[in-house]
Amino acid sequence: MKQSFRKHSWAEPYKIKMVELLDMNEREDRENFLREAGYNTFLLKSKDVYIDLLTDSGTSAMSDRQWSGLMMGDEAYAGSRNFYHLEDAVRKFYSYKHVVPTHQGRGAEHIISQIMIKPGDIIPGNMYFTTTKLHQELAGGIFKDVIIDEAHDSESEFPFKGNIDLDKLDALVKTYGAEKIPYVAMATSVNMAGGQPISMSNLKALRTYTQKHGIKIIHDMTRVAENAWFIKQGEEGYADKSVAEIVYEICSLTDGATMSSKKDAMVNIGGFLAINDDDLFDEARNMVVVYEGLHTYGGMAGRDMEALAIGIEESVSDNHMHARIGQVQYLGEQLLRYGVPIIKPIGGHGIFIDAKKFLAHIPQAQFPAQRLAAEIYLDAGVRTMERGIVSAGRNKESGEHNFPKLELVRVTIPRRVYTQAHMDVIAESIGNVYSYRHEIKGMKMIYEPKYLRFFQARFELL
Ligand code: PLI
Repeated sequence: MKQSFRKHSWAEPYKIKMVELLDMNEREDRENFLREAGYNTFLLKSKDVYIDLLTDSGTSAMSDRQWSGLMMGDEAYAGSRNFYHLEDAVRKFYSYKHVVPTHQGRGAEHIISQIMIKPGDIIPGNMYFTTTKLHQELAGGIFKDVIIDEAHDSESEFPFKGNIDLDKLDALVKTYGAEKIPYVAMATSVNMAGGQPISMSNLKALRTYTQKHGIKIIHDMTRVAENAWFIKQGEEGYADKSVAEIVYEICSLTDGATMSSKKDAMVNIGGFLAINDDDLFDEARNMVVVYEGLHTYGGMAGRDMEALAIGIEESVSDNHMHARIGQVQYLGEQLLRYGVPIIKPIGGHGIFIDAKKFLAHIPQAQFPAQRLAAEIYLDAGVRTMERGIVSAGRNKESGEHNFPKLELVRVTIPRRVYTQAHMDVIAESIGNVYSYRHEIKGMKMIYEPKYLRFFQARFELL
């Protein structure tokens, strides 16, 4: 593919063919909607949201090529031609030998956790992700965070805050023994750290270390192409490599991957487990029929596998990634102009507001990030998400809240969906909330579900 982005700013490499009309409601309405939703932005109705930045998951705009792919769905129960297209795409762009489709990322996490983790095993990872960690725990594993300290420091501007601290990993190997560690869960573009990348040199060092100890690397590749863009921009020796080449190299340094294709690969639903080892593949292929569906469709329709195969190819284009990350950076720079405290460097899939600084007067036990997400919605109908104490859940032994260092509001940008004018409205609105931040008070939780509480918890204003 010809790559011509250097001549231009981050302007979009596409034009708009169809639009979805949005409701623009009043603050009074939003006060009612928010109260009914228990001050949890996950419980708002989409029709009551003006700009929806809850997540970049499943919310991308598909291309005309992807939409036409939907019409090419081969809805055979077994051996759909779309599965073979997907398998080819995974081999060609991601290097992995085998692929097992699942309904979305957590379906793949479930299978890999069940086949690789034994009770009492240790799973080191570069920061937890909610569903990933839960599946590790449900399989009897114990997650241990081995990300570098800079990742927990909202002030640090280190460019590869997704890196793994090999000393922390080595300490786990010494304490528990390598035989207790089936794999390292290595995420590219670490979500909970603010969409922060891992460097290729760190990944190579991890590869050398884990090979020496007979430990596998399972890659959470949900946002691998975004990570590749940061390597291209910031790591020596990669400026002239394409995103596609870097993505391929990252994947080939790992043994397998779980993928939520609702992010990077720009489909509304779907995911897969990819694995190189023939025996593990055999087990995964057997298990998928129990929980998802036959191994040539897993949890997906033929048409969705077709759109995914096309989306994978589009996601590794330099022009696409230049515009994608360019838009996120643009919003971050606008917010910085308003003085809003955000995680730096600006990450790949969104802006992460530091709620501990924004609402410094609200104690963490009164859910400052949850409160801030609610207030941002009230101001102009922009929906964001808490990534702090509510998302971190409770300590399994003590039952107390986990108190994460990072108390964030994630302002997540869907791919190819919103315009620069939308980015300006978002920045103006959050800037406005910042100007009256001292008047905002905390909240208390009045309903708490057992698993992944952030999705359904309810709150009251103090
Ligand atoms: O939502 P799923 O089940 O397709 O994927 C789970 C998942 C796994 N890993 C990572 C890094 C994710 O970000 C992720 C899902 N993330 C969501 C839903 C998000 O809003 O960030």
